[in-house]
Amino acid sequence: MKKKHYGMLSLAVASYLTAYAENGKQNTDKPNVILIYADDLGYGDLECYGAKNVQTPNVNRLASKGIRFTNAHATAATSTPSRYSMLTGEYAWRKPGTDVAVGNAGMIIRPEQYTIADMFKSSGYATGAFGKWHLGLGDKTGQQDWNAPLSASLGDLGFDYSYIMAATADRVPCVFIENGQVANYDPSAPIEVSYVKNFPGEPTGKDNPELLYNLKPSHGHDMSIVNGISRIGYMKGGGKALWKDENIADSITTHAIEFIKQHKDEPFFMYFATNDVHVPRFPHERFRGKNKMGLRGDAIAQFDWSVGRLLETLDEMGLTGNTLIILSSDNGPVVDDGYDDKAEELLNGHEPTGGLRGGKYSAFEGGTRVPVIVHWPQAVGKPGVSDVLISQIDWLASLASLVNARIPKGSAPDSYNRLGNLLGQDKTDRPWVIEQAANHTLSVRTKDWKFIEGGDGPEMIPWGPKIETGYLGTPQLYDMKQVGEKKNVATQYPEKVFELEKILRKVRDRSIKMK
Ligand code: NG6
Ligand code: CA
Repeated sequence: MKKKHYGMLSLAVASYLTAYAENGKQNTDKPNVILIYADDLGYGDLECYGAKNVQTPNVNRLASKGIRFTNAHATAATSTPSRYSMLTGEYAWRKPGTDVAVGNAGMIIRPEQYTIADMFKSSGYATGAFGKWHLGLGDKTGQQDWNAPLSASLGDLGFDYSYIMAATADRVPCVFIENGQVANYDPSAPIEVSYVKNFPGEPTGKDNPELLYNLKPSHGHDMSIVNGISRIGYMKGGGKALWKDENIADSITTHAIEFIKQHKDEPFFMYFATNDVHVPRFPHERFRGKNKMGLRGDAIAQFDWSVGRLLETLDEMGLTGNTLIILSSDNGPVVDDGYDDKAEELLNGHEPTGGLRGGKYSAFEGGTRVPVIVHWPQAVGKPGVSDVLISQIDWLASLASLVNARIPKGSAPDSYNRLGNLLGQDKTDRPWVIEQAANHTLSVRTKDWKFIEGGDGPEMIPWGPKIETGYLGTPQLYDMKQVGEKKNVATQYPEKVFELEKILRKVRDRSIKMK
């Protein structure tokens, strides 16, 4: 299929937008685009998706004026592959080395690869990335010199500006990287990082639990200690550059606001990837104690605050109408992901997956069905809720069509233009969506069915989180017209199993195009 399958629709959108421009409103040819990408935020974690124990007024505002999707999917149930796929338009399972990355991984998307940022840049946008990266930096794993400009960074991937965390807050190095260099670098405390062995004399969570004044691990996470919290991996130094977990959201948000202000007079693309609600959950004081779910609820409130600050800034700059915001999450939720933050004990009836089976890491829906809200006052017709089947893999091609960017041949091979879905003008379901679980088990989701390929693996995640994996030796089939993946009906519908298995085989060997 050609990328222009939605040619007619694009024309319709274009004439609609021209009409707006002619009506004297802002020129909608090149709206600003902001991807707000939460970490581990579940399908049921936002008030507008049914959460009762925590308030998310700012996200509610986006949902009430935009389109809230109820059948939207991330490409993978963990961060690195999900982000890789979304940013490149290529399924991560096609490329080795795209699993959950260590903090000193070499840059996983290679400079010569085409990214969503390259796409916007080629269309004259200013491009910026903020927050969680988790796709490696520098040329080679473990070879970075963190005390000098890194040999490869986001500037090589189409981002004009970046203020990011190398990996996750639970992985060293615990410093922000601004345009490929440690931000606020402290020459008196040179940085060293290893995922192999500790540095002589440096305390660890395992040997020095008395130093864990902020959070203690519940499983894993017992290596280097930064800010009274032990992490994955070993680091030394950092001094004044080390982050304080309670200020991460403030820091990321402040830099993002600055970027908006600087680029208010030209189109900009912003990838705003929050640390919330990933572990360690240690939000700022001002978000504490206002809901009954403890730190995990506070982290959701903090996420909502960040969204609110971006919206306020757009309002102040007069940019709200002509800014397309897509809000989503990289994968499904997890409650205890390795720190003793009482998230489990304090759920108080809250269901992070909104009742879906499984969760982060899992082949079941809880792993990859995520909130998606699209907000663009000048182009989204009627606000509302959409149950159309969509996938994050299509964002690159869809947004390329929006800004008339031409995708180089062979780039973003798995991404299709579904702009009409995103803007609420086309209710046609994607014929299938491919989802990747933590152990690379793949599933095929259609409007009515879910097929999970057979393979090895334990029934429950073995290292701590209490989550069903969805792995089984034989293929599984679920009727999605019924709520939840309760009953495996593979043996009742062998022809359906065969049909979906065939789609998967053909997507794998690239012998099928989407109609
Ligand atoms: C796991 C971590 C978990 C989280 C996850 C990645 C342990 C015991 N658990 O290995 O805490 O960091 O990796 O999460 O180390 S993700 O959302 O970035 O994919
Ligand atoms: Ca994640």
